[in-house]
Amino acid sequence: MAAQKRLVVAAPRGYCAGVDRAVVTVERALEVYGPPVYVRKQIVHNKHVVEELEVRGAVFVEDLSEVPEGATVVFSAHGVSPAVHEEAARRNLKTIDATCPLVTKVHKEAKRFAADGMQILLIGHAGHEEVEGTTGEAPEHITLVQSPGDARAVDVADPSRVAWLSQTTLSVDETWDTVGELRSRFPLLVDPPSDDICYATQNRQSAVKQIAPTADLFIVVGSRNSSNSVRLVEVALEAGAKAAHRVDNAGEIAPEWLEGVDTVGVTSGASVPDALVQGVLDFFEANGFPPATEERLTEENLVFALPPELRRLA
Ligand code: 0CM
Ligand code: SF4
Repeated sequence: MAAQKRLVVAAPRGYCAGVDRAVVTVERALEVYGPPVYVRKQIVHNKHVVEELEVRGAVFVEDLSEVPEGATVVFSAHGVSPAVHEEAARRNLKTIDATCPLVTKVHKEAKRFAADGMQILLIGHAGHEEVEGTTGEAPEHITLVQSPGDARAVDVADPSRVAWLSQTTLSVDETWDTVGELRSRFPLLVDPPSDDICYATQNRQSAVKQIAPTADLFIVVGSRNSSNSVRLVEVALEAGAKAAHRVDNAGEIAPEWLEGVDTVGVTSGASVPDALVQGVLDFFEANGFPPATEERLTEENLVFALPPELRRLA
């Protein structure tokens, strides 16, 4: 007899407080100023969110030089370095800063450690916008550490004057491995005042770990450049899922992934609208799976106020 099929959707999943705030910020800016509203980089790392805002009149640019003098520009949830703020001021741009407050918190920690003369080992991924923004706060004090292997090799000027910080969207377990390596080399290593990996990243990973041990297949909805979404695929595999794949939407699920699969887990990254997850659940139901059951780790009630530039206008 064939085993019973199961479709399990993780909670919390999808939008976090910082993403919701950033997306609403662009929507409000479009209402208040009318299109075009310029946005430096993707407001959040999700292809569908960006495409929908483009239809409504948002113009995404890679560099401030693409924004006309005097226009309004929104800074993305991942944060910007002080040099970007300075360039915007020089070019008379009106800025709305949608940096997530939990990223701003890491910027402040970096500034404080730098002011105390510490060398900061920033755990994160090269080229990620959040890492570029945080590093820009104190470039001469910050050294990037991308992995436990990097931690075993990194050179510091004075082992008694080192602190660590991290990107908000990393794997919790890998980050602790990296910190463990650092601490074994530098016993006086100073911790951040509070967790840098944010509540949303932690909750989504923990929720996946509850489901993954029994999953034959895990589907993570999220875009390729979304760090927290990509980490969920790794977490699912490490926690025992037999296979795990990231997709932008249900259309990217390959039929052969379903062969011999009885239990499917589904989740989504912090930048993913829930309609895309619903599309994935509908796909599995159309392919012989029962309606999904939700496994909830915890409730999330955090809401951030909109950026002050918009609140003033309101
Ligand atoms: O940092 P990451 O690549 O995961 O960004 P995202 O836009 O997918 O998710 C939310 C955030 C932040 C900061
Ligand atoms: Fe903020 Fe975390 Fe969401 Fe990033 S993933 S926007 S740090 S709440």
